[in-house]
Amino acid sequence: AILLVVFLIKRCLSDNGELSRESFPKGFAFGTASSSYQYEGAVKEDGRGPTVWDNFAHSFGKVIDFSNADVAVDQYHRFEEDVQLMSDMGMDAYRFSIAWSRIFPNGTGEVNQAGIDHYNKLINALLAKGIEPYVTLYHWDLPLALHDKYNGWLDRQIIKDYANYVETCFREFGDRVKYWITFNEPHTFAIQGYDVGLQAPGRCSILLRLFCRAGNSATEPYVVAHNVLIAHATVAEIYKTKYKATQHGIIGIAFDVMWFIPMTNSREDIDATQRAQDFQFGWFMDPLFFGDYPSSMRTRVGNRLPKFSTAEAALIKGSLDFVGINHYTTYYAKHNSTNLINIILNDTLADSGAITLPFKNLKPIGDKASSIWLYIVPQGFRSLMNYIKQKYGNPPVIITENGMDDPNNPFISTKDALKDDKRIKYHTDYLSNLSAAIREDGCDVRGYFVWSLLDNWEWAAGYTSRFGLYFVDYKDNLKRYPKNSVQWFQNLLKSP
Ligand code: PSG
Repeated sequence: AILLVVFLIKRCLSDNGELSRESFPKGFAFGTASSSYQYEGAVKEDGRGPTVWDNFAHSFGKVIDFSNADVAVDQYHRFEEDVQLMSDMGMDAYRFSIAWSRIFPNGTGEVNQAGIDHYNKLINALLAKGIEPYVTLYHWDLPLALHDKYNGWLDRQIIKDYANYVETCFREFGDRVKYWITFNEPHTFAIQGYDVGLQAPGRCSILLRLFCRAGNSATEPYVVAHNVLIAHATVAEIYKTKYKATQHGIIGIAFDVMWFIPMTNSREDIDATQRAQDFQFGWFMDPLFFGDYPSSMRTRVGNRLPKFSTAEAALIKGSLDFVGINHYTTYYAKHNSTNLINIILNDTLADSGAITLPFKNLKPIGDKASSIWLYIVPQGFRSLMNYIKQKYGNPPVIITENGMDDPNNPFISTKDALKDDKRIKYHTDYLSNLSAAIREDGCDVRGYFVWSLLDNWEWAAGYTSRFGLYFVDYKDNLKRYPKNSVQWFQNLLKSP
C-alpha cells in the first residue's frame, strides 16, 4: 500500500495532464517572455537614456507599492545566469525586448555602442545554449526625450525616429535574430497611457480631468494607434526590401487579446460582444488584414478616427508574417444602455458602446489569479484561436504571452511560495485548449511563450504581483528559485 501511495504521488508530480511535445506540431517553439523595463534595472548604466516609464514610476502615487524599476530583477547584469535557467527547463526560445533608449539615449542621433554591446552579449549567450531569440522592438519604454520633444506617439515624427532605431537593430542584430516583434500591445499602451492614464505617459481627460494633467481620451488613443500602425508597416517594409533576402527572418506584432462571451443571448449583447472585440483587436487586425478600421469603429468614432491614405492602407495591409497573441483571460460583454459612461468618460470605452465584465449576476467567470483583471477561463483560449482562424484566414500565430500571477505575500516562506500548483493547472488547461485548437480545429499556431521567466516589476502593480516560473527573493539579493511549475515545464519539454 505504501508503495502504491508513493507511486501515485510520483505520478502526480510528473503528470503533465497527457500533454507532451507530441501534443504540438513539429518545430513548435516553447519559450518564456520578458521585457526590458520590467527586468533589466541598471537604468543609469552604460549610457541608457531615461524613458517615459522612469518618469512615471518616479511620480508619486502612480505605482501601488511606491516602487520603481531602477533595479527590477537586475537581468542587465545577471543575463548569463538567467539564460542557464531557461536552458535548465529545456526551453527553445526567449522573448525579450530591446530598450530603445539604450541604443539611442535621446531616441535619435548618435548610436550608443554600449547598448549594442549589451544586446549582442545577451543574444550570443542565448544562441550558445541553443535558445532562439525573439526580439520585441518596443515594449513601452519610450525614450523620454521624444515625449518631451513632440509628445511621442501623438506625433507623426515618431514614425521616422522609430524606423531609424529599428533599422539599426536589423543591421546590428539581424544576422542572428530571426524573429522580430515590432510592438508589444499597442492597444494596452494606447488605452492605459492615453485614455485612462494609469500607465506612462499618464494622459487622460476622463472623470472631469481630475486624474491627469493633460490629455484627450476621446481622440489621443486613436492617434497613437494610427501612428503605431504606420510605424509598424514602415519597418516591416524596410525589413522586406533591405534585410529579408540576406537575413531570412520574419516579422510580426503582439496584441493583448481577451476573449469575450455575450452576457445574454440578446441581439444587443451579441452585437456588443463583436464591438468589444472590434475596439480591442479589430482596431489593429482589420487594418493589417483588410486595409481599414472595423466599420463599427468608423461609424461610432466618426471623424475622430484618423484615415489612412490609399498608400498607407496598401502599406499596412499584409505587412506581417505572424500575429503575436498575448492572451490571459475571458470576460462577458454587454450592450451599454446607460448614458452615464458616455458623459463621465467620453472616451474609447464610451465609443464602443460595450461593457466588459468578469462577472454575471455577481458570479465570477472563473477562478481569479492575483491581478484584479486576471480570471482563469481556459476554453476562451481555444475560442479565440478559432475566431482568428475564421475571421482573418488562418494566419500564422505565435502565443507571445500566457500566464498567471500569485500575490507577493510577505507573510509566507519562500518554500511555500514555490508551491504554485495553481500555475501548473493554469498552463495544463490553457495548453490543452491550445493543442485542441491546433490539432482538432486546424488553427495555425507556431509557438507559445510563458509570461514570465521570473517574477518581475509589474508596471503600476510594482512588485505586488508574481508572474514568474522562477521566484525572485526581493529580500535576499534577488536570488532566483524554481517554483514547482519549472519542473512541470521541464517534464513537458524533455525530449520524447
Ligand atoms: C495584458 C492583458 C491584460 C492586461 C494586461 C496585460 N488583460 O487581458 O486585461 S499587460 C501584458 C504585458 C506585460 C505584463 C503582462 C502581465 O505585455 O508586460 O507584465 O501582460 O500583466
